[in-house]
Amino acid sequence: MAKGFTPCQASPMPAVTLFGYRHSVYTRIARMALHLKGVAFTETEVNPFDPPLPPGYPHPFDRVPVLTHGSVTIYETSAITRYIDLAFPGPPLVPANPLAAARIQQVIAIADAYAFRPLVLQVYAQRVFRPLEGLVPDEAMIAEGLAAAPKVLAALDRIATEGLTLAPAAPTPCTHALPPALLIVYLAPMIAAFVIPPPAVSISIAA
Ligand SMILES: N[C@@H](CCC(=O)N[C@@H](CS)C(=O)NCC(=O)O)C(=O)O
Repeated sequence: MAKGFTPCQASPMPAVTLFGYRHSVYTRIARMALHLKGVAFTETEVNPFDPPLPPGYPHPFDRVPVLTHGSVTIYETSAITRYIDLAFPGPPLVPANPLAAARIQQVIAIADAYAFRPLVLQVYAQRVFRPLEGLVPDEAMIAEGLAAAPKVLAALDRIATEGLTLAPAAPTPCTHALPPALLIVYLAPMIAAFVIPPPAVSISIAA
């Protein structure tokens, strides 16, 4: 080897670990973002409903998911998905258009603040998950979730009719009309959980 020549070596990518729970909607959101960006990662199962959590578990509120990337630790799914989008190569999950990007942030905030509780915690967890675990569902919580859901779905519907994000306008046979990836990643697991129980499909959404 010539003197002074340093072979070109790719520095190894810091390991990516997703701490999550297999039944968790939020874990699924983070997992989908990692898959969409083609990130190699390992997943460590943590059941937040079965304390105590492992010593040193890096979430001050004992929730899932948590993402670690080398020395970086992130919790809160909206921050995790944003980090995944910006830290790894591959097609962006958020479009450059300022209004579309803002709408995505808006939908994520709606999902976190207004959708997760009625759709997932009250309807899905009570109607589907608790019976699967041999537990009795709380019918009052289910009724509360079903009563709250139409307002949330109507708000998302109004954003969809704008045509910018949830339902891009003017699809043609040659152009796909998929919503921006981060919206699919964030909303699909919540909506998918909500539509499993039969009563959910019969609610009506005010125009
Ligand atoms: N704001 C958190 C919410 C995460 C969350 O609530 N995860 C649920 C599982 S889907 C959890 O860990 N629940 C445990 C508990 O409520 O004690 C985020 O965006 O990551």
